[in-house]
Amino acid sequence: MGPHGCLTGDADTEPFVTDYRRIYRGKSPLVVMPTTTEQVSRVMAWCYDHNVPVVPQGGNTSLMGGAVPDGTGTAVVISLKKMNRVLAIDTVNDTMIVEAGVTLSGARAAADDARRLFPLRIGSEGSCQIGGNLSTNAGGTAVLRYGNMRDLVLGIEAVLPDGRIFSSLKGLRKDNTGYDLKHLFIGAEGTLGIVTGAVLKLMPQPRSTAVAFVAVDGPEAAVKLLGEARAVSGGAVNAFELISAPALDLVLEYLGDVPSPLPGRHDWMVLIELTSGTDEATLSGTLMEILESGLANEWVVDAAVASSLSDSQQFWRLREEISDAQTRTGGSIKCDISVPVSRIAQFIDKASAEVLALEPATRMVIYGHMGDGNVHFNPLRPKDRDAKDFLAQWYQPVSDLVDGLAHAENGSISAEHGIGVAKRDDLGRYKSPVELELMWQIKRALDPKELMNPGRVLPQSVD
Ligand code: 2HG
Ligand code: ZN
Repeated sequence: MGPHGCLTGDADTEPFVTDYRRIYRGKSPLVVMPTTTEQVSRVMAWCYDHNVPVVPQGGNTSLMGGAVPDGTGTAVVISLKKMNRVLAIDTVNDTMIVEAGVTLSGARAAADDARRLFPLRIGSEGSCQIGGNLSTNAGGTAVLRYGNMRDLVLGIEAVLPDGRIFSSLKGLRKDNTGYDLKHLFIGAEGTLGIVTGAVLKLMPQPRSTAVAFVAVDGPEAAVKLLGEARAVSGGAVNAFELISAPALDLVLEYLGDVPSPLPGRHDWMVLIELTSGTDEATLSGTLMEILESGLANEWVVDAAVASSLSDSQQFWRLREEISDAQTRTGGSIKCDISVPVSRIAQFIDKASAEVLALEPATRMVIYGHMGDGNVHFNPLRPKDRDAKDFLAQWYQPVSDLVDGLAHAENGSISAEHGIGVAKRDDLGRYKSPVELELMWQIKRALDPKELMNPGRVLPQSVD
């Protein structure tokens, strides 16, 4: 690895063995920071021969403890942070080849420089890396328009547990030649190998953007407004984010100096973003048409339309900071569920009522990507309650309740945050025996010694 390619000792390894929220703390004798795929391959081959477990790490922004080692102190962490080059941009093929350690904002900026769009958008874009985005099949705020990371990639390069290199970096939009193996590594959270590079899809840059912060009559009204927005705009809806009053209260309190976009307090709000290839005036007209129809149907209570870039950045800031505001406050029960969009309102009503029946003073921080059916349903400790106390009493029962309701609505217990260690055992209850069996068969086929990110994703026992 060269003189600066390895870290040892508790002080130097600390940032790589602790997640950014400081909830998952592990140990590692060694962090390696390779600069080439060849180096990753040699490290992996050595670890394989010596039965040393390996934990791959990108930007270490996982909420699920998926990117830090456990407390045994046996696993080597392989950080991809030094593999951070954009290798090629092809504006005829509309593709970009990047190394795994390029940050999401780096990839977006490189696309922008080439007058293209790389559309994945998540709050941690300055730190999270493409390899991690692929390994967790990251989602975010533009999924309803452009899909998850899985939809934005044409090929990947990954190093297998024994050091062999799998490469599919051809950049083809059509290639029906048997199993599409790249998908095995996407969403696998480093349990099957390490993603070292990828070919990403580039999209046309929109010419105009229109943003509104809208108070709605409730989740049901929000769903109706979404349907109207889709119908009226001809596919221009880029984001449709739901925000509950306690979520906005928290973020306003935490930011201190940012005003609420709307006068008064509203129980439910949505942040709508439209983008299109038409001019600004036409798109603003479309947004107004949507809002007027929302008002006429009494789905919309009030609305603030961004009249400048700084307005829309401010609206987005209020949305993006909700997660950090919770981390600072502490005592948040994170449920990242999805249900079919048609079931989302009834899910929110039912789950809220059941949580409040358990602990009436809970702050119902509910927000997220309503346009694709994904809600961050994050009950937060009452103001005067200690975070540890609250979590000790309610974390498990409330998670079980919320996940159970989502599952009953044909939903998922982890829509976009992955499984890591946080949801690993729950997975055993919600996947069918056939799914679990297949997951383990794939795991054993690719990682027969079970050295890759051990103890993550796959539940040990099935009940
Ligand atoms: C978001 O949408 C992220 O802000 C984080 O997915 C959600 O912290 C969370 O629960
Ligand atoms: Zn999210």
